[in-house]
Amino acid sequence: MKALNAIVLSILLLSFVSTNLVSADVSEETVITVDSTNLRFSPSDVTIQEGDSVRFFWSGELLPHNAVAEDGTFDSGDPAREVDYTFMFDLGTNGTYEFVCEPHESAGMVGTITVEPAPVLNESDNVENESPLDSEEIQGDSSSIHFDAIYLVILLIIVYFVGRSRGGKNLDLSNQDNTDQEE
Ligand SMILES: [Cu+2]
Repeated sequence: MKALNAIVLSILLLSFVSTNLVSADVSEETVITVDSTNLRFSPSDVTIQEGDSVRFFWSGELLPHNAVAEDGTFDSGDPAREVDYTFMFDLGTNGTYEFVCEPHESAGMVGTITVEPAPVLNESDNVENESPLDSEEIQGDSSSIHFDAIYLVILLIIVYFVGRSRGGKNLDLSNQDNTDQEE
């Protein structure tokens, strides 16, 4: 039984460690576009973390737009009907960034990006060296689903073993060989 507990514990530990590593390394991309009124950013208010990027992306718009931070941190360039501009908020950029569409600021086409400090685990000095990973990690949703599935499997395994050891005591391994190995 001790061996079984050790196995379960180590599976749990491994899964926590790997999940923490993944969530710390994921560089997420938030897309801001223009809504159907053509005079609003969508979404106009976003909250991200240091290391994440914001992508201003629209095409085929009736009116030309741009996105310019009021403090000059980023600038998508001249207003255009097609824009695909990505800005990454590096370590140390936490804060609040107001931005406007210059031609339509007076019409209320403004937004706010809130950048929260990076999580403690994040060794983001390496962020730029991790571009091979980033391409996978941009599909953040599918990978988190993947990890939820792993948790589910681990949970099922634990439930199976606990139920089995309580119910049947059929675990041949647990009573025989393991005493030798537990030093
Ligand atoms: Cu605009």
